[in-house]
Amino acid sequence: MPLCPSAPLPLAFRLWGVAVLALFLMMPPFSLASDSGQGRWAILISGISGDPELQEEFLKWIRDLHASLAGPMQFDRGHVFVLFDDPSKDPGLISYKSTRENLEKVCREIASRVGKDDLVFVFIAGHGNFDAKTYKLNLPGPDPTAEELASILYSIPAARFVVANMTTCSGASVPALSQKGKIVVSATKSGMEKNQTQMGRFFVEAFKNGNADSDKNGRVSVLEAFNYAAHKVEEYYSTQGLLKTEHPVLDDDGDGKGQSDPGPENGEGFLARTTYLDTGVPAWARGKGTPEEEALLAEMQTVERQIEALKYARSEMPEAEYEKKLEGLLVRLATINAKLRKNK
Ligand SMILES: [Ca+2]
Ligand SMILES: [Ca+2]
Repeated sequence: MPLCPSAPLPLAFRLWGVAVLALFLMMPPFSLASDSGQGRWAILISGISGDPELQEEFLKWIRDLHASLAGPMQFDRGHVFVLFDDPSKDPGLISYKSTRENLEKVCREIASRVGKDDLVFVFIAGHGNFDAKTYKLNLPGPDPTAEELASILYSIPAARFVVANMTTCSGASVPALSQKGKIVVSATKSGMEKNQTQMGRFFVEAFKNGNADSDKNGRVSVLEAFNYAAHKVEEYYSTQGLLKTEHPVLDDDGDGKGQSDPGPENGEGFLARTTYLDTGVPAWARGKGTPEEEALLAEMQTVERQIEALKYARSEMPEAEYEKKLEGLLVRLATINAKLRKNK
């Protein structure tokens, strides 16, 4: 019997339609949210290395990350601050010796120039320690505790923070660094993991390796970078035949607890999934978009966040309601994308 045109389509057909729409939406150049008009800042800090080889290693991470930020990710060079234990190692790159005082100075400078909707990315390499109660970051001179570090960094009045603490014992800094609206990544799950960590190297690598872009939308979200790096850490210990002494976690729901497998099941990763360090705005549109294009890009970002919120609320509603809402949002997204393409 032929299908009556007004009859609801079978579920499989509707889901297939949603999948096609989703594929369409992933096509560049407007694959995902734009951060048009919002400033981005970075603080790359490495504390006391304590060993020439490690110092070289940390410097390499920071050099590579700086190259990705100032290169493909198009950070304003004047927005990227590098603090290192020995500035003579690369005076052209390193802004300051990595003392607590200089970190405070950098944060004051950013605070005086930052916009409230800006994003601040903080990458911490080096060593941390934990005495069963307090995490401290080992800097030349006084070592800030995790609480002090949070108060220094969050003195910058920016809405969005991504803090990647890659030091030993860094898991112990998560409770203090965790806040609503902030994404915290640590190399270890607790303060008890005190061995040299590998996570920083792979986290840096994620931003210059297409393999980290798991949904193939042409951009690496913070969650994709975390998942890529965590997977590489796993692989590293297994290929080396070593006992895994670091278990990276991510916290972005502000509850002070990181998860090793962020997802809708544990409520973690919602922010990280839609947060990017790059702009995602095509060169032609960067600061030059018409008011209509700017409005469409902003609307696109809103709808994408609604989709993520819906995914996270899935368990709280009947499946049919979830599918109906998802379909509605995907159709809205496709319509926006079509308008943007038409304007290009
Ligand atoms: Ca991606
Ligand atoms: Ca959490």
